[in-house]
Amino acid sequence: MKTHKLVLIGNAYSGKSSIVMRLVKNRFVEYLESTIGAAFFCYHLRDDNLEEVKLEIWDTSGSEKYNSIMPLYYRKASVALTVFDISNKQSFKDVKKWIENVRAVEPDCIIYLLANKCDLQPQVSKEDYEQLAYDEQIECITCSAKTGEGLSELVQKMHLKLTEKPHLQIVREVISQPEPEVKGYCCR
Ligand SMILES: Nc1nc2c(ncn2[C@@H]2O[C@H](COP(=O)(O)OP(=O)(O)OP(=O)(O)O)[C@@H](O)[C@H]2O)c(=O)[nH]1
Ligand SMILES: [Mg+2]
Repeated sequence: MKTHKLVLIGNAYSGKSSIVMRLVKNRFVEYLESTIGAAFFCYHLRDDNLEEVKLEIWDTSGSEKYNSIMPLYYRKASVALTVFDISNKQSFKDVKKWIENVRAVEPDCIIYLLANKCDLQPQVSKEDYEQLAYDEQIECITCSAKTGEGLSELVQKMHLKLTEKPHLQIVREVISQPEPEVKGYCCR
């Protein structure tokens, strides 16, 4: 099974950990603690029509105090989910910087722009974030970690893209072997 690395980036409070929690545990927590450094999770992309893919997810902190260590998490990432909060203009203004930072380390990384918290009153217009996605040549998905909206679309799109692009860096390929033990939470 092919294993790809996925990293979540974006300002603090944009909802990165909540998105991971929704994907991995199908849960939402109103008052989630801010991430310290980064947290690790495993997630399997399963679909009857596509090859199964394992994702090693690095949920990073948006806090500036960890800026210097962030490139370590970007290295060898196949996918970067750039998250902003549609109810917070600053989180949208900073999206370009996050994209630049990840591209500086992994130019071929597949980037998705996630317009999160779509259950709240928007402060950023859809035209504005769709224009940014167009300018950056990336896909954009409107979502909510709270309601789960948009996240199955994200999973389907990512799965298709990762199976379509065999040249992407694969972190590890395991063929009929027990997987090495990994530290941190794993969904299985
Ligand atoms: N209404 C609403 N609230 C959300 C949503 N996603 C996250 N939140 C809330 O926003 C707050 C911040 O979410 P986190 O997931 O901790 O944000 P983060 O990006 O991981 O933040 P850092 O770890 O500090 O970088 C939490 O109180 C969440 O409950 C959403 O889709 N809708
Ligand atoms: Mg977090």
